[in-house]
Amino acid sequence: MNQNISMVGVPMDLGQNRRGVDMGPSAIRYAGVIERLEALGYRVEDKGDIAIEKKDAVKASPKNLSNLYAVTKANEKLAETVASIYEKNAFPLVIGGDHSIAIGTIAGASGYFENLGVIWYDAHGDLNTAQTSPSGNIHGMPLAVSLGMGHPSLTNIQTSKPKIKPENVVIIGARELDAGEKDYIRQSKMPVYTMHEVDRLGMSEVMRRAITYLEDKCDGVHLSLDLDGLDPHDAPGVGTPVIGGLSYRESHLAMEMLAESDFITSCEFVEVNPILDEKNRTAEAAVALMGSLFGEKLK
Ligand code: B3U
Ligand code: MN
Ligand code: MN
Repeated sequence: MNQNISMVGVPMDLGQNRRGVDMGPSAIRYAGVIERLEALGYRVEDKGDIAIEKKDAVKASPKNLSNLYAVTKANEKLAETVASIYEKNAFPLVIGGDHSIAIGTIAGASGYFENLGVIWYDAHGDLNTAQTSPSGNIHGMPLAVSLGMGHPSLTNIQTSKPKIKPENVVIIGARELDAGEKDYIRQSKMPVYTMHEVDRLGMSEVMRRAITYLEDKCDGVHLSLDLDGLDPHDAPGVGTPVIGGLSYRESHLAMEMLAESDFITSCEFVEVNPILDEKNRTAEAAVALMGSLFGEKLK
C-alpha cells in the first residue's frame, strides 16, 4: 500500500434528506483516524473539507433529483481534489458525508486507471436514476452515475465517458434493492453478494471470490464503504439503517482480506451520521475498519 495517505472530508448531507451526515467527517476525525493510521507507519495529510454550497432553492432541481446543483458542485471539487492527490502519488482517503460523494471520488480516480474496479460495500445498490429512484435522493444514484447513467451534470464530471464498467464492479452486503436496480443487475450481470450469499458462503469465501474476480483485470480498485452495509447494531448512526446486515467482525475480515490483497488504490467511508449515532460508535467503527484496511493485522 502507498505509504502516503491524503485524506479529504466532504461534509455533504444534500444527497439525502436527514440532516447530520454533514458532520460525519468531524466525527471520524474525532474518532482518531489520523492517529490510527500514523500508528501503522503511514504519513497522513489532512487536506481539510471540501466546501459545500447551500441547499438548492426549492423547485430549482429537475424532477426527482434533489439538490442537483449543490451535489454537482461538491463532486466537481472532490474529483479535482482526488486527481490532485494522485498527482502527488498519494493514496486518496475520502470521508463523508452522504454516498453521493462517490460520484466525485470515482470520477477523480478513474482518470488514473485503464480499468478501475469498484467494491461497493452497502445495504443498497445505489444504482438508481431519476427515472427509477423512489426518493429523488442522489445518494441512491452514485454507482449508476459512475457507470454513465443519470443526469449529464453528474455523468459529465471530469469527462463525459463512463468512469467504470459494470463488469469491474462487485456489490457486497446488499439487502434493499429497488425494482429498477434489480433490473439493471440482471441485465448487466454485475456480481452482487447480497446477505443471502454472505450467509451461504461466509464472508471469507465472498471476499476470496470478489478479490479473485477483480485482481487480474483491474489496474486499480476503489473501495466505497457505506456504513449502512453494517448491521444497525454495529453501526447505528446512519440515515437509512436496514436490519440483517454485515457484522462488525465480518466487516473486519473483509477489510483484512483487502489489506492482504494489496490492491485497493482509493477508498471512501460514508454515511456516518453523528446525530443518529450512539456515543460516536459508528465513526469509531469506520476508523477501526480503516485500521484493518490499512493493514493493522499485518503489522
Ligand atoms: N434505494 C433507496 C434508498 C437508499 C439508497 N441509499 C440509501 N438509501 N442510503 C433510494 O432512495 O434510492
Ligand atoms: Mn450507499
Ligand atoms: Mn446504503
